[in-house]
Amino acid sequence: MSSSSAVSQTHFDAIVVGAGFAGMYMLHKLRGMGLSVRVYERGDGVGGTWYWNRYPGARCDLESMEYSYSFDKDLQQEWDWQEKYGTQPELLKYANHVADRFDLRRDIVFETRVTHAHYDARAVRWAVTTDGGDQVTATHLVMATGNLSTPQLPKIDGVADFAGRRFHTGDWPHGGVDFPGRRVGIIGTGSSAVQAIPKIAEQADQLTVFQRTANFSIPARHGPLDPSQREAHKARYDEIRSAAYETPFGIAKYGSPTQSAFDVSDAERQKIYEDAWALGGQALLFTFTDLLTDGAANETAAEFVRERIRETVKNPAVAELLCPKDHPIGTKRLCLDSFYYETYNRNNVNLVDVKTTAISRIEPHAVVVGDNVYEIDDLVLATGFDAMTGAARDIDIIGADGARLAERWAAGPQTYLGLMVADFPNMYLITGPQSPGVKSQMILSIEHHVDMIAAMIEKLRAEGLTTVAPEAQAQDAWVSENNTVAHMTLYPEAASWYMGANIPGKPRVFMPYVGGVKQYRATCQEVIDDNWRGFAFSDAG
Ligand code: N01
Repeated sequence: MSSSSAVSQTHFDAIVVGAGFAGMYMLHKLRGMGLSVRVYERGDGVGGTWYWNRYPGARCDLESMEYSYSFDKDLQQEWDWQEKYGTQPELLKYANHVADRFDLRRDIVFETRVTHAHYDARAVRWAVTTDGGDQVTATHLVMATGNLSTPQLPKIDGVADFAGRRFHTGDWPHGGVDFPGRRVGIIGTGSSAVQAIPKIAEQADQLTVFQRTANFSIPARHGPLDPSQREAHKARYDEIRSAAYETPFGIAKYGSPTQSAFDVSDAERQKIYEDAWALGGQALLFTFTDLLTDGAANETAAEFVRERIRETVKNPAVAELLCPKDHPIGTKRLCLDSFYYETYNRNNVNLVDVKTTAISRIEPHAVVVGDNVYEIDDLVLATGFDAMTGAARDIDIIGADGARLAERWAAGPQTYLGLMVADFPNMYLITGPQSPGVKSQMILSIEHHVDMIAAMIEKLRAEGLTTVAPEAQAQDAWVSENNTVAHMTLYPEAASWYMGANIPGKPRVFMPYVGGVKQYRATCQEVIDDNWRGFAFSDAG
C-alpha cells in the first residue's frame, strides 16, 4: 500500500467523505497505518458541523473538556478550552488546530462533493466521482458524512420566493449576519433556534418566533472555564475518558443514575430536580433510572421544567404556549440555553403558535398564518436536517450486485452495528444509524468507530484478505435489536428527527441505538473477541 497522495493520483487505499471530526481522525489513523488516503469535503475548511453551523449563539451542549479528541495525549494536554461549553468559533479553531498539528490538509480536497460511489466487485474497488470532475478509485470507502449535515428547507409554499434575506442555521453565512433595524422571523424551536433566538432578539427591532412544537430547554449555566478546573481535569484525563465509556451516554460527568423517581419522596425528588436545574446542562435527565422508560416518572421531570417556564415567562399565555405537552422530556433532544425563556419577556419578541394553525405560505415579505400576515425583512430557518441518513442518501451509492443504498434504506436504515451495510463491501459508516452516535458524546463514539474500522482494515491486511462486509443475518438481528431496545423506552413517542418524523415522507423508524454506550461497546467487544462475528472477511480478488 502506498503512502503518497500526489494530486494526479487516481487510486487510493481509502477515500473518506467528509472532513469533520470523524473524517479528520479517520484520515490521521489510516495515514498512520501507511495507507494512501484522500478526503473529499464540500466546505472550504475542516470542522463539519462546526464549519457550517455559525448562527449566533451556536455552541456545543456538552462540556468542552469531554467533547474533544482523546486519541492523542499531547493534543489533549496542550489545548486550553476557554469556555465551559465550546462556542462554534472555539470548536472550529480547535478543528483547524488539529488539522495543522497533524498536517491533515494535504490529503483533503475541499469544496468538492462526492456524487457517486459505485462498487466494482471484479476489481474490488470503489469508483468515486465528484462534482469537481474527479474520478478516482479506492479499496475502502469511509462515510464520515455526519448525522446532522443535510439542512432542510421546510415544505411551505413560497419559501423559495422569499424576497428578503433568508438563512438556514445549518448553512450560515461565514461573515456573520447583523440584525439591527430588522424585522426577523424565525421558524423552528429546536436546539439551534433555542440558542439563536436570545442572540437575535438582542439585535433585531422585532423578532417573531413561529413555533410548531414547544421543546424542553434547560439552562446551560454557561461561563468561562476556570483554569484551575481545567488543569484538574487534565491531570485526571485518562481516568475521566475511561469512566465515560462506562456510562449510558459516554459522558463521564453524567454517570448512571441508581434510583427510580419513585424511590424518593415528592420533596426529595423536587430537591434533586432543583439541584440538577441549578447545575444546568443535561444533569436533570440523569437524576433517575426511569425517566426515559416510564411515562409517570418522566412526567415528574417534565412538570418540574414546565413550572420553571411558568415562573420565568411573565405573560401566562405565552408561558403556557412554551410548555411542551406532546412528548416526554428527553425524547426529543433536550435543548440547552442561555436565557431562552427570559427572551419572551422582551417587548420586541413575539411568539406565534403554528401548531394549531400551520404556516399557510411565505410571501416575498411576510409569513402568513391563517388570516395573520407577519411582515418581516429576514427569514431564519431553524428547521433542522435530514438526520442520520440524509448525507449518505445524497450520494448515489451502489454496492455489490447493483444494490442501491437509497433503495435498501427506503423503509429505514439497515446496518450492522451502525458500522457497515450488507452488500456494500469495504464501505464503512462512522457513527451511522443504529449506533449510539447522536445519543452519546459524539467525539467519543467517532473515535470508537474509527478505531474499529482501522482494526478491520488491519485484519484484512494481516490475513491477506481483500473484503469485509456484514452478513445479512447479523444485520437483520442488529436492526431488530435496535428496534427492540428503542421500544423499551419512551423515545418512539416523540415525533423527532430520531424517528425521521421531521421530514415529510421519511419512514418512521427509530434510528439511533439507545441501549447506551457501555452496552454498545461491550457488544462490539464481544463481536471482535468472537473473531468479528457477523462480519464476513474474504478474498474476493
Ligand atoms: O433542528 P430540529 P435543530 N413549520 O429538527 C421546526 C443538534 N444541535 O437544528 O418539532 C414549522 O431539532 C420543527 O418543528 P417540529 C441537536 O442534536 C445541537 O434545532 O418538527 N416548524 C423544530 O422546532 C439537535 O437536536 C446543538 O414540530 C417547522 C425545528 O423546526 C439537532 O442538531 C445545537 C417546520 C427543527 O428543529 C437539530 O437541531 C444545535 C415547518 N414546516 C443543534 N419544519 C448543540 O450542541 C420544521 N419546523 C447545542
